[in-house]
Amino acid sequence: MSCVALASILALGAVGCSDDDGAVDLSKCKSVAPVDGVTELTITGKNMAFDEECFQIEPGAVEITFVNDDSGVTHNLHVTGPGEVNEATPLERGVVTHVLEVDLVEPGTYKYICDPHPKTMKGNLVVGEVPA
Ligand SMILES: [Cu+2]
Repeated sequence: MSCVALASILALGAVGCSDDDGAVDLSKCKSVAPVDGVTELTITGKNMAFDEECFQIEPGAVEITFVNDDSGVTHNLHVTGPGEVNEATPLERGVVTHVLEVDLVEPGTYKYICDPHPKTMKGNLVVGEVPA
């Protein structure tokens, strides 16, 4: 069911269509296979948004290259999820690149946000099997 349909049925202005209910729009997910056991992802922050908002990957080691391409704006990349994963790049301003090395070994949906802008800069890392 789409968010629009849900909002219409409930007739509530406050119906959220965030990912907090666990639903992930997998049609927006980019599948990335590991190379030599490591999944390499690149996420760029530009114009107050991430260029990629969903990945589907295999469980295991992940190297996330975060590029802050918003000149003069402070962003970071903060990954949370199963297994108490909680890793963040530093908050950085201007064009910078930072590599985050994380082990996403537990299947599930991990989240990534920019800490100062969690409402507009957010995404999902679907690890392992696609949720039904
Ligand atoms: Cu940000």
